[in-house]
Amino acid sequence: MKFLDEAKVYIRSGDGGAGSVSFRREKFIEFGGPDGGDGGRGGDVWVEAVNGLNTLIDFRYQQHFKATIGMHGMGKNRAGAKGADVTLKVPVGTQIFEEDEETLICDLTQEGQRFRLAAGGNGGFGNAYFKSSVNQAPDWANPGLPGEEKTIWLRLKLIADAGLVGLPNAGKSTFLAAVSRARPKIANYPFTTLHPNLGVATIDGQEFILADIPGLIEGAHEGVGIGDRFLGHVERTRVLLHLVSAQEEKVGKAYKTVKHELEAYGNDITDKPEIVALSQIDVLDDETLKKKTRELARACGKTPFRISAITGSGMTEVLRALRDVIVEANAGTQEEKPAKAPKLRHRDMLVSDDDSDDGEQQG
Ligand SMILES: Nc1nc2c(ncn2[C@@H]2O[C@H](COP(=O)(O)OP(=O)(O)OP(=O)(O)O)[C@@H](O)[C@H]2O)c(=O)[nH]1
Ligand SMILES: [Mg+2]
Repeated sequence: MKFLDEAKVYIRSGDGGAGSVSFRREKFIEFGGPDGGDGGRGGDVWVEAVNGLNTLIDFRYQQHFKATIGMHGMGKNRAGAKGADVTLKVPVGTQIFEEDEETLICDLTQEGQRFRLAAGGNGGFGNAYFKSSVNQAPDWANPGLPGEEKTIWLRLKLIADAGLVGLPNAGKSTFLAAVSRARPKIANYPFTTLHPNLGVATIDGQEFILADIPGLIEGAHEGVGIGDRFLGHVERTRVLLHLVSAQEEKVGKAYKTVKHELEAYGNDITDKPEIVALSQIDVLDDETLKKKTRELARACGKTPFRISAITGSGMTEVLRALRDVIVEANAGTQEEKPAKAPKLRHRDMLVSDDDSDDGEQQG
């Protein structure tokens, strides 16, 4: 299945209801005066990050979200009812962009985070509001303000715990298939993987999410091959597993090529802990294996793990190493706050779930 990580959605908040023009009429009451009520506020459009969702697939089936309009005011000083809000429920890690696909509106990184994408229009004042000493019988009222409408983009950056990187044919998809129930396409030609795949790996009863992305080649940051556009998916992982195929002629060079592309991509991706593994070692004899291990160690500055997804050798060790980094990183962030505060373009502020429930009072 293709992993859906982007969706275009049209939203519209509700129009405000109009104020009413009305006068009190009763049999024995002369000059009853104006009693037209105010219109209700239109409903807002909110977005909220919730647990239990992994994709934006729901937005493929529903792309229009409209809040309802505020009701008109009525006589006897009756105000119109507020329009109902509508909330887009998205997975944690979703970013919302303007129609230009570049301007970030909000970045939902935590469960329960909410953001108001479009405010409902205010209701208009009824004629009772305009009563004053100099005009005791105003015969006008305000119309309600229109709601906002716009097209936005939802983009989900996978929040996998570990990300697989490497040249094409390094064995990334084979690794994912060996340690999880994911069934990515595997073949001995470059760029078998065209879209990121996710899987849940289990080690010693603990689980973590692993992301497999298309291979990187020299010049990926300039768009060569599939380019580096899927690196966003591993940007938020805790750790990278860098696979270098033992079938590569020069393993040191293979390692450095990918490392260079990661550096060119930026976004602090090279600050992440990296675990290096020489993969597909079943194809080598002991002599060559030793030589290639040494070569790779020299390039990356540490002893690489040696694994074969086919025979299973070294797999447990590498999974444990990944798990240890993830557990440690998760423990660290529970104490401190997330390193980066979400960038907000709007004057609106993020409200968390325990603030007032629908956020706004009528106006
Ligand atoms: N002998 C052996 N072959 C392997 C091993 N792992 C992967 N292969 C083979 O290497 C080839 C490439 O594997 P993939 O898992 O598709 O490689 P990839 O890194 O996902 O490649 P891209 O998706 O193109 O970037 C396939 O023919 C696999 O069968 C291994 O441990 N041992
Ligand atoms: Mg692959």
